Amino acid sequence: MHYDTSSKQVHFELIAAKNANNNGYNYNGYYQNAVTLKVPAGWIISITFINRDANAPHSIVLTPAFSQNDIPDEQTGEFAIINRAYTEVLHANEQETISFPAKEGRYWLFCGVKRHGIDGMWIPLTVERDLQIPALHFRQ
Ligand SMILES: [Cu+2]
Repeated sequence: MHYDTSSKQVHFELIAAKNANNNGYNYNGYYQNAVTLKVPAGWIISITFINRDANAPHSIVLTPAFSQNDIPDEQTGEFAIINRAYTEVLHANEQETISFPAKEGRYWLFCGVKRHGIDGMWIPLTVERDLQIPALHFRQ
């Protein structure tokens, strides 16, 4: 994570299948609630997404924070909850950078490929009004 408080921009690099956790269905090794990205409201978020998985395509779609029973089977970019907050489905060693405004709310960064989200390939992103700088919160 890199950020600049004067321009209010934060950049994250997220790597699919960074390690073998959750059979590679992870972002930087994290899945489900293992890490939460926190960003102050009004900032600009950019994400460089890289797929290191030789066996499966992956994507990122910004979705609402689902309850466990409502996790969709798959999700395409047109359902992203903020404009432009999604990547294409990337194959092995492809990468894409996206950028979108941080509007207050609780979201997931969600892999839209069929069954990946249900299988745990998502991490929370929260945008908070009273936060001063971006932060990562790791579940104990
Ligand atoms: Cu995936």
